[in-house]
Amino acid sequence: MSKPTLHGPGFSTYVRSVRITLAEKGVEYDFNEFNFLEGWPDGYEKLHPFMKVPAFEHDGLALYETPAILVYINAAFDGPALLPEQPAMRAKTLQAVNVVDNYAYDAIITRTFIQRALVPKLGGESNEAMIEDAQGDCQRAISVLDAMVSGQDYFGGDNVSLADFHVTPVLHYASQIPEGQTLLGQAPALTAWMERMSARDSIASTVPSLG
Ligand SMILES: N[C@@H](CCC(=O)N[C@@H](CS)C(=O)NCC(=O)O)C(=O)O
Repeated sequence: MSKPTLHGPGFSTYVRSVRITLAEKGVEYDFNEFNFLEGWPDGYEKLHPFMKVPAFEHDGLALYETPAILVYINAAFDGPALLPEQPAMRAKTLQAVNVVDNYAYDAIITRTFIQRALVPKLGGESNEAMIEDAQGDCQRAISVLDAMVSGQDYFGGDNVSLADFHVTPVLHYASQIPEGQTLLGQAPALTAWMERMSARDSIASTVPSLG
């Protein structure tokens, strides 16, 4: 089987989810790393018509949308099974993925982390009103995720799954800023889960650097 290629920047939470999954499966891949803040590779719209990252290619298959890429990697390569078989647990893992995509990412990353950490790094001024306005949604997302992992080791139950790899990059960035630290301090199950996750090689080897 040929090596897949992953396109996107290492700092992207979604790209990191794919990198973690590839590492967990023991899959070697080519990483076409670029920073879209400095410009997009020529022809990138052919890989991703909505101009987002990541994009993924393998054996003539071109994919975008992170959950689809993760499901493909899990099914196409050898290595540990990364989705539970049991129907309720499988549904719960997909629910966690959707909580990230539909509720957590916008509040935690777009409206809080980017404003608090990235905008000043790029020489701009944080939009404090936007950050303040997002905190209710951040709080709801973090407390929901805390409840989902409460009483179990991972989002899919006893074994690590794609859901854990989808949630980790977003909460890693939350843990880097005061707003996120406060909310995670009120989420004991999620904090314990983050500690379990950070001990994994796939997580430690993909920690992003914002320069
Ligand atoms: N639904 C997409 C979301 C991907 C996404 O939002 N990626 C962000 C970076 S983490 C991005 O490409 N941002 C670039 C932009 O919006 O210009 C997926 O699942 O892959």
